[in-house]
Amino acid sequence: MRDHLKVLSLLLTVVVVMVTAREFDGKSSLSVPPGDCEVVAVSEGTPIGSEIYVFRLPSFVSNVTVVSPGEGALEDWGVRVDSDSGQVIAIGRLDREVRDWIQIDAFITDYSTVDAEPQSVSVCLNITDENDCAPEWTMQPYPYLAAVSPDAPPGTTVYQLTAHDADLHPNNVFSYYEFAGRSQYFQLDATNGTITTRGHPLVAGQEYDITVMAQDTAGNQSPRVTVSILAGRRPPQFYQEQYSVDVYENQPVGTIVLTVQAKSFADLPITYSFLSMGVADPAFSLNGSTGAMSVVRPLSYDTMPHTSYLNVLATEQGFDGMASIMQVSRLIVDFLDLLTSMK
Ligand SMILES: *[C@@H]1O[C@H](CO)[C@@H](O)[C@H](O)[C@H]1NC(C)=O
Ligand SMILES: *[C@@H]1O[C@H](CO)[C@@H](O)[C@H](O)[C@H]1NC(C)=O
Ligand SMILES: *[C@@H]1O[C@H](CO)[C@@H](O)[C@H](O)[C@H]1NC(C)=O
Ligand SMILES: *[C@@H]1O[C@H](CO)[C@@H](O)[C@H](O)[C@H]1NC(C)=O
Ligand SMILES: [Ca+2]
Ligand SMILES: [Ca+2]
Repeated sequence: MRDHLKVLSLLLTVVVVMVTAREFDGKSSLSVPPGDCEVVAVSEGTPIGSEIYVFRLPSFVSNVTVVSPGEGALEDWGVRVDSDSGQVIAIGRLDREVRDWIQIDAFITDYSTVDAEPQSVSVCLNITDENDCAPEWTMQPYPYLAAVSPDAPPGTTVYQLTAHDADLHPNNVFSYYEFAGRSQYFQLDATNGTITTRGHPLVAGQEYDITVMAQDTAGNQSPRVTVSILAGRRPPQFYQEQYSVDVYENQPVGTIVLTVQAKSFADLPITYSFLSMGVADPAFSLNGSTGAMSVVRPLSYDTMPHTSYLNVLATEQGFDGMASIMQVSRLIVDFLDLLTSMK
């Protein structure tokens, strides 16, 4: 059985989604402030209700009116300006990881003078970092799987942990820890996250689970996750368990609607192919080396099945019998719906 085509029994569903526009992440960039903007450092840990800054009003019958950003935006960012007192108050969490710079443009009107000519003023809040973020795992694909030869020599790299801490240096410095697992067989480098063998013989076919965690210098901890290390060969693992794609019927021939990719645990090239298990879908083809699925004949919402399921096989070249299957479901969407949704 072992030498026969070994296929992951897990069927993964992929729905093809066409992304038309990426949303701007909305983060303000910390550019050099204009000369007339007073820079004030404000910690993102500033308690709610604290006074951040005060616009100095020339007389007690003067007031300050914010011009930009709009009042709603400013409140969303956790800041409010009191028109009568000129106080700038933290009314919510100032999150540096979301926004590190807030420029408030306002004008001050002095009603004690005859010509109440508004005077324009600006303050730039430089939101400074606190250690409020924990490391987050960045390994791909999930679940975290590895494979190693049962007689691998000591020091063989088995898996590379990677994580990201969104704080600024030094608040983003963290170490990796093994929480539970097989430390007699594997060693985790606390600094660089490399898991290596210690050289103890492994039992062929056995899975060795290691639970790991990353923690920054303030004690913020990542979630605990498990890496499963198989002593032996593992079939390729698709990078995504699920895709979601709508293909608009006006997509021209040649359009790549989806790229499937799988990881080889033996660092071998992978070949992708359709398995003719499901309904044949002659409108799409799969590039064997890249996994790119593209349109090969004009699509029609009216005459083609709206949904079809395609099974993709990922085979390791030169590694006999190692393959995985994933099911791709694709949906053809009426072009009229696209026009309607664009209005
Ligand atoms: C502040 O000044 C604006 C005009 O700039 C005026 O419309 C508003 O009523 C004033 N607010 C107060 C509280 O005096
Ligand atoms: C904002 O504050 C940080 C931290 O104190 C500082 O390094 C940076 O130079 C400041 N930026 C500006 C434009 O003043
Ligand atoms: C991680 O550190 C160890 C030494 O502690 C070193 O042998 C290994 O090459 C490093 N791995 C990477 C990926 O930097
Ligand atoms: C697959 O993609 C590669 C890289 O884009 C390209 O060079 C190759 O011609 C493609 N193969 C087919 C059969 O389309
Ligand atoms: Ca941190
Ligand atoms: Ca932070």
